[in-house]
Parts: sequence; structure tokens; C-alpha cells
Amino acid sequence: MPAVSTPNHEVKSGSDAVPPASSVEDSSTVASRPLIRFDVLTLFPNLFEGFLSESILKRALERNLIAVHRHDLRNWASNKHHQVDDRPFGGGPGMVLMAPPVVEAVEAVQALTAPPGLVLAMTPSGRRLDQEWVRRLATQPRLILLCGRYEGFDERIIELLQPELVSIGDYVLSGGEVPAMVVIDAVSRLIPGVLGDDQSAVEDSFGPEGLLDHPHYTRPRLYRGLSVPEVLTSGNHAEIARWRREQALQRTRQRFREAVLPTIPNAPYGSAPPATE
Ligand code: 4GY
Repeated sequence: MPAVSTPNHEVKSGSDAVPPASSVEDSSTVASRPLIRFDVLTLFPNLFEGFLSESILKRALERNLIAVHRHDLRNWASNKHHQVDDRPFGGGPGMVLMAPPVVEAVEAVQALTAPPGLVLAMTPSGRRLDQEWVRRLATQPRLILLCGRYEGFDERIIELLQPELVSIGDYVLSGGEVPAMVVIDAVSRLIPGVLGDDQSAVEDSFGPEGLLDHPHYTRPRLYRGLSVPEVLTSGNHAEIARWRREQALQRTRQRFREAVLPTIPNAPYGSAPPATE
């Protein structure tokens, strides 16, 4: 097997894998070229199957607004056992993702097409993803998402590729695939045309003002003794806008208060917070 292989056994999704948009459908949002391309490097490309074949992302792929290309890291394994992990130097439990297959996979995938794209590695030791970072990622033409498994990446992967280290939160998952889906989902819905017209305003949560979303209600008006706030059925749109903004502010203040409360060491999760005042 060549040192820098460019296997073409890529797992495709998007325009190449999906039938063209039906002629009865509104074709106005079918782009000739995707606005962003994601390349996912993973040992489990099939994990993305269901995720990409339903709802918003399915539609965005069909309409060529985004493209997602999956690459099986095992295709760059060099030895006969197709091994991509090995035991840690220095001892300890578990296995480490080897540098050669990962570095060569990223280089080969970047060389498939221009531009090379921004490389992101999904790891809990990364910087926490937030909506502001998502907005910046959505301005990129191409993102290379590196999904680790086992105990972690050989550090030379990080040194050589200098990826941005992205964490979706302070907990440990079995692999970077779910975090990569989080990035694809959060970024894609900011690409123009991806959300339907009736959804295009759904950026108010964490919007420019950084406020949380207001509460939402739909039918029935009364459910198990709980009724819809009267203002929402008043038809007074100025009044409704004022109420929603006030609710958003209240929620944001409440969340902020909770965030700055001191953590009680060893307190069971969900136990009462320390009294205020
Ligand atoms: N949390 N945020 C996360 C994660 C799994 C060992 C490297 C997270 O982003 N990624 O828990 N990832 C680990 C598993 C290899 C990725």
C-alpha cells in the first residue's frame, strides 16, 4: 500500500448519493455547488447514515447546499492487519489512535480538492463549542472533521496537523463521531437556504444579542390545567414581542445566575443549590 494513498472508496452522501430533487418540488434553492463541504474522517462512517438521511440535512444535501464526504480511516492503515490503534508507550489502559494513518488520511483528503479546509479534531480537551464559533465555522468553504476513538490521538497527530480542538462539552464520549454530527448540524442550519422559510428565524436563541429563546406554545390552549399565556392569543403583536423579549431576558438572567453559583464538592447531582441572600 502506498505511503500517501488516495483511496477512492469514500462513503458518499449528498448530491452523488441521492436522487436529484423532484421536478414538482421548488428548485429555487438547489445550488450548483455546495456552499460548504464537510469531510469526516472516522473509523465508523456508517454512524452518520441515519443522521444524514432525514429531515433538514437530507434536504440540504439533496439541494446541494452542503456536501458531506465520509472517509474510513482504516483505508489508510498500512500494515496487513489494517491496524490503526496501538498500545500506549509508557503503559496504561486502552489503545491510542496511531499517527501515520490519521496524518496521511487528512493529507490525502485535503488534496482531493481545493481549498484544503480547516481541520477540526473532536476532543473533550478542546475549546468548548458555542454559537459564536459555529457562526464563524459557517463562513468556511470546507471543514475537515477528525473523529478519534480509543483513549485518544497520538500527540504527533495534533502537532503535525495543528487542528482546532473542538469540545462539545465536559464529558467523555466513545468517539468523536457524535461531536462531528453536532458541528455538521449546528453549522449547516446557518447556511442560507438550509432551513425552510418558516424556520429561517430560528436563530433567536443565542442570536446576535446572545439571549436565550423565549417559551413557545401551540394547540391545545389548555392542557392538564396549564393554559397558554393570554398575551399570545391577544393578537397584539407589539405586546407579544415585548412579552417574548422579557421572557428571554428572564431566562438568560436565570441561567447566568445558575452558571456563577459555586459548585458544592461531592454534592449529588440535582441537589438544592446554596440559598441566595
Ligand atoms: N466531549 N467533545 C468529545 C469526546 C471522544 C477518545 C478522542 C467531546 O468533543 N469530543 O468525548 N470525544 C474522544 C474519545 C479519542 C475523542
